Amino acid sequence: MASQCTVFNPALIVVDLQEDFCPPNGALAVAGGREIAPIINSLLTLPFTTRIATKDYHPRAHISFASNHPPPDNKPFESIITIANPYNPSETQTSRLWPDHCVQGTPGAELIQELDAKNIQHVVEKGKDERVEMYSAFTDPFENPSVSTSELAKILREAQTTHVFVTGLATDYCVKHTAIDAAKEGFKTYVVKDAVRGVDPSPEGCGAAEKDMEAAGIVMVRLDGEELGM
Ligand code: VGL
Ligand code: ZN
Repeated sequence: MASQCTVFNPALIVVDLQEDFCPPNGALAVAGGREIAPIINSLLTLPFTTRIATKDYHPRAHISFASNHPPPDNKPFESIITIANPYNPSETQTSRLWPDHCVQGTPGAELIQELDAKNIQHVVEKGKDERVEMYSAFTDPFENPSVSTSELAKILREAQTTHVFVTGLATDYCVKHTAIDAAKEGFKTYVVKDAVRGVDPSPEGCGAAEKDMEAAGIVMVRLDGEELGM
């Protein structure tokens, strides 16, 4: 008789829950960023097969820092620059400039102390190649392994991950791109709505990001029961 065997290896990813993304002092503080720590801590006590934190971890010369560009197109949060694939300069992407943030070795790059780091098994650093932006914790926008790829996909595959649950910061940037790449990697992917916060909470920011994620097959879930009518 054929045996039936359902594999369920869920992974929890906590994206960029770092000092520089949190009020009151973060260089690129996301409103309410620190508030999601308790709900993430409660998720970290659940029997996920794998629990991973990512860290935005930039060199000082990183291309996304407004301070590394000449005026007038160097306004943090506003200016959009064109970034070329270092290995194929005709391939380009437009990208937003930011205040200096999550510089390697600085306090702003630390995971916030409210996060129960003892329950995290892997910390994956990203954005370490100064030549490219890297919102996704899997790869940079050029998806060229020789440019910038993290070990995240390998960790998930070695754990035989089937489902990925994404939390953290910021909904409209690193959460969105990490979740979309998780879905592209073939994992059934969820974003926990009450465990994320965005840079731009408006319909054009987080609203559009949610639509992009849903279009990629990602399911938005929440723990507080609001949408379950509880
Ligand atoms: C992020 C902007 C710049 C993020 C990282 O973690 O969402 N946003 N770098
Ligand atoms: Zn960054």
